[in-house]
Amino acid sequence: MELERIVTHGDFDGVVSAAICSRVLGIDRFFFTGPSMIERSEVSITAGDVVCDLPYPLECGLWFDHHPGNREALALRGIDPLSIPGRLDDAKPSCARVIFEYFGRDRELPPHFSETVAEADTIDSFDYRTIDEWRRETPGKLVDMSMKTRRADARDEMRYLDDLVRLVRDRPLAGVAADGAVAARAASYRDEEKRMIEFIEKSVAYLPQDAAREIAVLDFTSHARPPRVHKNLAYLVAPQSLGVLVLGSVFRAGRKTNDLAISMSLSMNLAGRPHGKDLGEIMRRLNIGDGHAGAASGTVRSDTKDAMLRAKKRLLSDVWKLWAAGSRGGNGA
Ligand SMILES: [Mn+2]
Repeated sequence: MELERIVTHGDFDGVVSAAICSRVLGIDRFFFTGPSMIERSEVSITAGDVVCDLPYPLECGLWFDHHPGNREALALRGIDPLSIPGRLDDAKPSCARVIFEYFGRDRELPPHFSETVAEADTIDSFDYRTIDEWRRETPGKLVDMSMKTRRADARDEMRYLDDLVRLVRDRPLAGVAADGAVAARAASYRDEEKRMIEFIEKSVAYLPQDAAREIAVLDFTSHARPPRVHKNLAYLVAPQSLGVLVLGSVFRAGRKTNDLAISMSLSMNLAGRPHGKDLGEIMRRLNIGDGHAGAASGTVRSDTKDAMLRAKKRLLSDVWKLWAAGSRGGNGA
């Protein structure tokens, strides 16, 4: 079957992945989706599709990916990734890098792709050493911001991503960022972020045990709706903090429950220096979730609001003990 469509993740890495495939394979039909849609088989995919930066579907013509979790999912299904046309390389920081190297072996790619793929590596793996580095508005960052602005209409969104793939395919990122629609959307995201930062300023708090204000705590459990906030923005409000902890209610079918969701991340200021913090280990020790050293999340179930409030108090005190033990270098066992 002839390859005729590219199915890709609707994020920066997915757009760059699609742009490279489009140029090399001469395909300009695109479909944008997310990992859970593929996992639930809600997108119909055939041997005519090239699938990028997403879990492996039931079948497809070519598959490119870099997520270790998707390799595990294949193993559970008894599928050898080497038997699938395309490439899975979970040592690569972006799917765009996997595709760039796959096609770059035996053909010349347009010179602007090198810089574009390097930006995809940085953005997709959140590879920043300092807050300044993270905040610097590079052309790639502006394009990424343009994709994060609040979505008004799903069809408009698809059309925007479609145009964006063509721009990223045909121009260097500086040229893409200079496009009128891209620049306008990046500016509107900048405004949204400003409002998120103001909201975080009003919400941020610290545990009473935490005299040095190491963990910036954002507790949204009293909100009737889940606020739209990117937790890393807390580092702008609390630059001294070493980590951010977000507490929220779990929503099911749009309804607030008494279950607590906790997520934590370490400040990029800790990157490259020994600190002994392992957030995934904290979630596993408390038996509430999982994650990496630098970012982890968990859930605590409660039947009533009173039970939830008690669980919250206990959770915060347990997290603090494990956090403080980590910084003393011991594993606390
Ligand atoms: Mn990716």
